[in-house]
Amino acid sequence: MDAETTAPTAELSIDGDRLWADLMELATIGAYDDEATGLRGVDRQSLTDADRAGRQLLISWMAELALEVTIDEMGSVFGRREGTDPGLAPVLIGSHIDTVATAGAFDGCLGVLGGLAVLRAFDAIGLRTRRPIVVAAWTEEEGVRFGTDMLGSAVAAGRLSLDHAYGLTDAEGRSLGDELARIGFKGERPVRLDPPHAYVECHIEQGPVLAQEDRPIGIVTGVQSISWQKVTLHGRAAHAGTTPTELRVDAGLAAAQIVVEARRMVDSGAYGRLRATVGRIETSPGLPSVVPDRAEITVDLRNPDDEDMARAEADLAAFIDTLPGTQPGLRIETARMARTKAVPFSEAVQDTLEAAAKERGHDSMRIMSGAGHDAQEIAAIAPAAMVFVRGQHQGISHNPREYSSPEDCRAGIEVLASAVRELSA
Ligand code: HGY
Ligand code: MN
Ligand code: MN
Repeated sequence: MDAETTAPTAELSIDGDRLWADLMELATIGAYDDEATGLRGVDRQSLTDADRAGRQLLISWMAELALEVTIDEMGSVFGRREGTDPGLAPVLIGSHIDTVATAGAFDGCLGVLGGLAVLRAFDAIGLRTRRPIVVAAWTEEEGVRFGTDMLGSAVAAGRLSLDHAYGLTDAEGRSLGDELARIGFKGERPVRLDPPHAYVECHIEQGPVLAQEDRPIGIVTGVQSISWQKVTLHGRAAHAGTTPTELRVDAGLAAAQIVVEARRMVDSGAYGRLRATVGRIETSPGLPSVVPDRAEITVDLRNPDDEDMARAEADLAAFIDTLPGTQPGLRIETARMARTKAVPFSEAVQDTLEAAAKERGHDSMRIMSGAGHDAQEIAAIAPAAMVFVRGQHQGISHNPREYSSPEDCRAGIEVLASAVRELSA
């Protein structure tokens, strides 16, 4: 290797002020006044006009760094910094900039904007790497608009098909394929990703563990299994006053019974560290004097153990099957939205991240991810791992109170930078 490609010993310094400014600027896109917290929240759901604006801002920052920008068929955005050996598989840094409806400024965005901060630091010391480095922003990581999370990275890694993704629709019946075209992000780049040399992602922990253990950095060992399903219950509209209880077919009641059963299963301890969330409950016609004739709920189950998860899914399905017997005439349909098994991350990449944390003087610990991430999809085709950043307020996330300090954000990206320098040398 010629002198230019050896990593100069010069300290890689992350411009934390610029990183913070970028995070705060991106957070203004899709900002809203959140009543529950009194804070400015962020609602930048995938392929909305707000998401288009966020993508355009990201691309302008990639252009500032003279990255070669490409958009794939799923609308995922890639910024490539060439290596001295362009034929080598790149090191891929990624995350997402789409958000849930009640987001803060950090979920996903830290990993994408942090990737740009890493390249800015490389430029600042004239570091040329043998391997190309690519920063990716994956489409629809949250899955909250089109019903499947980690969607862009799952199609890139081949777990889900492009046609399946294009056909997914939002609550108004708009398809993902049409929305990509509408916002001008139905790209030419073939969506199937050539396996990168390695994939690293920096993300906020979104939980309380690092704060409880007083560690700024987590080296992520893997992601727990995820199961999303939609349950639609059909009852019979009837007068709330005149209809005797025994003549009712109350879809709302049955929906509530599923919510209570899911929590009972968690509390029973019979399914390991199961977590269950019914995030959406909608009844119709939704009027005070009408027994609901229809209800729709979503059930999100999480479990670090695949067998416990499978048992929980089977037992909840068996419980749901008993409900029509309790209200003759009740009909129930279930539809799979998303399902991923627990994914272990590459030990080698974890070790590289841990060594990087040590090199930068940051205390770290190994931690499993409670949330799903794009890294779990790319792990199917390349060695992948993540670095977590401590969250304040017990690591709350998917809430405008989500907050990590500028120091901790910078620490996470310093770790990312040192690991990427190692992986791309
Ligand atoms: O659902 C998740 O865990 C992630 O926020 N997409
Ligand atoms: Mn995320
Ligand atoms: Mn999220």
